[in-house]
Amino acid sequence: MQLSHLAMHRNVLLFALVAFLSLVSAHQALGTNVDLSTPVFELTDPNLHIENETDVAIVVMGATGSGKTTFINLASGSNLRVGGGLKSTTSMIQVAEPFILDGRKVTLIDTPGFDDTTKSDTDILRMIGLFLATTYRGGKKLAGVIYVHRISDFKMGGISTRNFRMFRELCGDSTLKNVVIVTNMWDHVSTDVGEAREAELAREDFFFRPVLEKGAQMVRHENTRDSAHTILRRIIQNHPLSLQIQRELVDENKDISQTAAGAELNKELMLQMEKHKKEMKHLQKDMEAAIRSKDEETKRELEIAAKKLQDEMNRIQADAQKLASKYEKEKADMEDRMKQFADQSRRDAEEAARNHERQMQALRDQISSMEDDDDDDFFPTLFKLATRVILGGLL
Ligand SMILES: Nc1nc2c(ncn2[C@@H]2O[C@H](COP(=O)(O)OP(=O)(O)OP(=O)(O)O)[C@@H](O)[C@H]2O)c(=O)[nH]1
Ligand SMILES: [Mg+2]
Repeated sequence: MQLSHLAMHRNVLLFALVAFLSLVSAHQALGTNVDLSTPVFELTDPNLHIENETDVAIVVMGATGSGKTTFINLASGSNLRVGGGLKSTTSMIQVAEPFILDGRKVTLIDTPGFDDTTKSDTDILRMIGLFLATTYRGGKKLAGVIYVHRISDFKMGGISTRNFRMFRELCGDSTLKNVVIVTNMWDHVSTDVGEAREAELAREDFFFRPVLEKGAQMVRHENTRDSAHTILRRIIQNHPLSLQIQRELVDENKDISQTAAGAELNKELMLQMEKHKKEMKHLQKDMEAAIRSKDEETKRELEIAAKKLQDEMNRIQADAQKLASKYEKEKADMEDRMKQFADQSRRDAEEAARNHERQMQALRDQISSMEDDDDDDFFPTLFKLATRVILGGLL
């Protein structure tokens, strides 16, 4: 086609260019061009990307190393850090990038387990409590909660049962219909063994039976994106509900140590303390025997063991006291951060709007000056203008 012929349609092209550049510019002004591969730590953001009624937020819980982050990455296409060794990997709450599933914007929230190797259980409870209370206070409810359990676990040991007890106290009974227990790592067991364990988990009062009877579901995850999405489809249509700890902390204005989860944790800490006290009594008896028999080496070993035990008891004691006192301070800090966050967001939005208007005005000026130019100059100028704006947007 001749250049001169194309020039006849320049008004149409101008209109298309302005529309396109407006879109590029508006997109940048709104800041929606996020890098999906970047982990996002957004404790300060109470909105959880819930802007419409159809937007959903789902929290993922479970023991350390159970596969919470792997599940979230698979489902959302995020790249949050996954563990490989014995240490806990996720020791903060992480909010994954939202993604679209069946036309709904879904945000998954990753949490650390209660047996974290780098943080105490009280630290974890304060962190989760603060996050859930802050989002709930901001008017955001969760569409569901996922609890991840490894079917490959030889038995449901102390750590798993403790995690699950804490999970139950966080959720409360009335939210259980929005709870999905996800069993994973099926590739680590034969089908027979996996199915037998699954049946036992569903049958025993000590395991998942009480929650399944109250409306929770248990489903298998096959470690694929499709499987993760199939599981999420069970949740995204839910009517969002508040969790027990949200009601306790926000509606009832309870101190965190008075919540059911806080009381459960305190009970656990007291049980540990009782156990350690008994161990200490045994050590003291052995020490007396070693002194009587002048066995210096045994006495030294027992002294070291007693010192370790005493340190552990001091830690538990301090932990129990820290739960209430630190929560109040963190809550005040969080409210402060939230206010700063809201102020900053407002300033950013105003600045973006001003920039947007400036760019659009410059564009309108350039286009009207082009309209006065000769046809011969039109396409080179149009090309230069488009290149400048697109490059300007990318840089
Ligand atoms: N075979 C198999 N491995 C899995 C599956 N899910 C997770 N893993 C592996 O299990 C390990 C722990 O997974 P993570 O996703 O880091 O577990 P997590 O629950 O987030 O762990 P923390 O952040 O430490 O609490 C990693 O090596 C994963 O690759 C699964 O469904 N099948
Ligand atoms: Mg993790």
